[in-house]
Amino acid sequence: APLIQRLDYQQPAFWIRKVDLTFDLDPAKTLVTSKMQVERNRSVPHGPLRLHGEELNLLRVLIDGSSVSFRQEGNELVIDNAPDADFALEIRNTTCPEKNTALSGLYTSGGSFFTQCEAEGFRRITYFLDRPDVMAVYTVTLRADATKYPVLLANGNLVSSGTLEEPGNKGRHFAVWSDPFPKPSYLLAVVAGDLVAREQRVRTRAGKDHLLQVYVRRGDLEKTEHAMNSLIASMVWDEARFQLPLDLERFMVVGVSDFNMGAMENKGLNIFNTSALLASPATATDADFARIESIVAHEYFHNWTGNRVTCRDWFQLSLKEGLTVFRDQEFSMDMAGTTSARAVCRIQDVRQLRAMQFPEDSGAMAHPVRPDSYSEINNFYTATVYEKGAEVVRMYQTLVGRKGFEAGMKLYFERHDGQAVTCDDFAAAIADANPGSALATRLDAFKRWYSQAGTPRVTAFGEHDAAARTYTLRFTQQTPATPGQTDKQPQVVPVVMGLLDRHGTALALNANGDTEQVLVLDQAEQTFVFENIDSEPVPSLLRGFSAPVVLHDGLSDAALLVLMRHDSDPFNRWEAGQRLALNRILHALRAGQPLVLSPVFIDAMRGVLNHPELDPAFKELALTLPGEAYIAEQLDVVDPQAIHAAVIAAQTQLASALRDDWAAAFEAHQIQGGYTPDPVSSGKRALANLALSMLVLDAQATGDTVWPGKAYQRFKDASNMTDRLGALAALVNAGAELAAPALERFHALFKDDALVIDKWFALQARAPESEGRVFARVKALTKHADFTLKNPNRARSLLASLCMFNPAAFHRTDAAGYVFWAEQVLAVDAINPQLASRVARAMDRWAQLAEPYRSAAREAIARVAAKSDLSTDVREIVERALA
Ligand code: BAL
Ligand code: ZN
Repeated sequence: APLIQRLDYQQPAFWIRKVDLTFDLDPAKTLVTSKMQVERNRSVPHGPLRLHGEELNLLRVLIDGSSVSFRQEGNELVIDNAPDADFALEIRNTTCPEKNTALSGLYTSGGSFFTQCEAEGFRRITYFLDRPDVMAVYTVTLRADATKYPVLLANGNLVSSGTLEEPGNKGRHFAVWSDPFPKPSYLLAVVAGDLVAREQRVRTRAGKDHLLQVYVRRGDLEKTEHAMNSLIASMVWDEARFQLPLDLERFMVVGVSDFNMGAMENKGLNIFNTSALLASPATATDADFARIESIVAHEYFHNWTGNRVTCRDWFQLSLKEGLTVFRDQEFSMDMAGTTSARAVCRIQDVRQLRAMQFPEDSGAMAHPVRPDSYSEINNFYTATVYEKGAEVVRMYQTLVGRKGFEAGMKLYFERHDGQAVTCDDFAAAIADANPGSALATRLDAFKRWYSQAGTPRVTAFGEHDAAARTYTLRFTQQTPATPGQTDKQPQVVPVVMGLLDRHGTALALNANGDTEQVLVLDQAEQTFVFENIDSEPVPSLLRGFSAPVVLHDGLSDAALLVLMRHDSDPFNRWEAGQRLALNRILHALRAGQPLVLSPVFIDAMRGVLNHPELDPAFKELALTLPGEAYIAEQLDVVDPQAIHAAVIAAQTQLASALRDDWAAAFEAHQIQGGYTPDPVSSGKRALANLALSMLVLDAQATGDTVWPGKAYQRFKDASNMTDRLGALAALVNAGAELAAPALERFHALFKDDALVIDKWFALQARAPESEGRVFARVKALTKHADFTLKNPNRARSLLASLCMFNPAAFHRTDAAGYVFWAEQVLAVDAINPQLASRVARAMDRWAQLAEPYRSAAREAIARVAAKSDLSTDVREIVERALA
């Protein structure tokens, strides 16, 4: 497949302004008729009309009602003699939705029809200029069997519907939908099926009435209340925070169980993976409730950041994704409420960034937030484009302030509503709304965040001069080389910071008495001097994780303890505890010695667990050790088995040393009364679950049977999924004997609920490896009657869980994990290339592995690459890995 380059962007030779689509829906053969108003783009050289089309059966092509000569060149339909004047183009083709296992374009799931067009799925429905800068107004007519598909949905407003009367259409009905907003083809959506809806009418601040609908399969309606509430909260928030109202009379959300992504922001008709939509206390965990709230918000927010203003080309993907992730993160924080609950959100986001994006930035797939080239755009819906992109937007806000950022957003919409634009346009709007700001004065340098891949390394060195009463902070920064990018320029790094004395009191940083300020780094080396500092302070740097960098500040354990106990910034309090743990784990790994936790560390952790004021949610995060992927990031050569052993040793010691404290914490955080997923209750449940897992782990070491018994009882009696799954996980993760009967019982209880059975698979595939048992179990589970590669959620629950989230089970000295990976990637690729290429990415970081893993991993990747008929998706991943 050709490599597409960002700098090759050219406007299309034609514009399509209006589209009239008719679908005669049939699972085996759907007829699509597309009538388009086309005009030549006079600002580019005269050329043929080239339409994209994939896996289509073309029936006819008419221009202004007459047949026209055309040719097919690869996946393009080329019309050489298109008129110079505006013309009507009509195309008829068929597709086969029931054979569309790639889940891109029009497909069937559970007997209904759904579409997924982003990024390039529309060309699998009909021939089109399938690129985001071609924006048209769509009318969609759906015709289908009235009994099998009583609900017919498309974007926009319902214009008419009724029964088809013509002979040959017996038992069929139709609906016509019209979307008044011009949109790119990737936002088109069509749904037809036997669905039911939860409905709510709402009136916005502006006094407009809207109909909100959440469509699901019969039987799932009671699981849509949380999604509906999240949707209403999102509407209220976007109007309040950014003055962005809902622009449609009707806003629909639809759930589907076979879906490659979390959800999709089609204009007025969002389509959701049921895993990101359905929740009930009995079947969804607190984490599911939070994820649903954030994804519902994310898709809703896209209505402005993505749909009203969209991307000129796919290299600009972060224009909408980074910005919309930032918006959903801000929304979740505002919903959480208290300072502490906000910090918990921030910590979770940073943990996610470090676990997924940092490894991406230092592996074979490292790419800038705005990539320079791709062969398959679906491979660039990445943690870098999304999560690092969101961090870049957050830095704009840090540099211009919250009000300044809101002014920048306002200008962005004033300038670009209805347009397809670039990341440069966004940067210009934020800077122009804030002249003279720390952003505007270094905008070109700031934009290196879009062009340079790799996570910058920032070092800070502080020196106190007692005689001069000054404290000097010297910073250096350097971004490591990444594939195709060896020379890096300094980045603009906002460092939110404060200074504490050794008792933890915040020091004044300037004559105004401020105790916090933003230092802006923009050079390879920079120095800042603070006056009137009487004694050696403890610097608290990068508060709230103010930039996506790795910071080395060389702080001693004593200094970290001061921060952990006293910093006014809750993020840095958490971070200090994580670093204390990390230091110990890394020390043991580097020395090749068994890990032994010191009494000082244990006491510090006990202090957190028993702290009278800290929130349970914060305690749970502070007492959870750094993840194995994040630990691996700190090492030049990665031995996954050694990392796992160190983490297990740390956990076991923490479990044992704090045994009585865990028991007290478990009892103290039980909740009476009904279930609500609010931050306070979910924090208590999280801490109780952590305590229980520690107690069962410890019991496993001592031979005690009381706690495993209690865990089993709790598993049986739990009134919500968070407690039930927590107790089950405690048994499974500790390798307790009661794990097997509990798993069996869980399966029997939930055998008819696919989303819960996904959890059942994932829990087993993510369990801590011990003597190869987890790997063996996963292999056996691939033969389970409930397992299938055709459903992405199910396939991920086993394959991604093992290959991407369980390093010690996956990276085996006998290479069996890699053999398994290669087999599964090839098997999935034949069904669903997007899914296969996600699983393929488990090998991104193979080059950092220690031997014998490294050579064996390379061999497995080469074996996949040798397959001649790989999808473009998987080919790009394995070839980048081997480059
Ligand atoms: N645009 C793809 C799904 C999402 O990011 O919302
Ligand atoms: Zn998005």
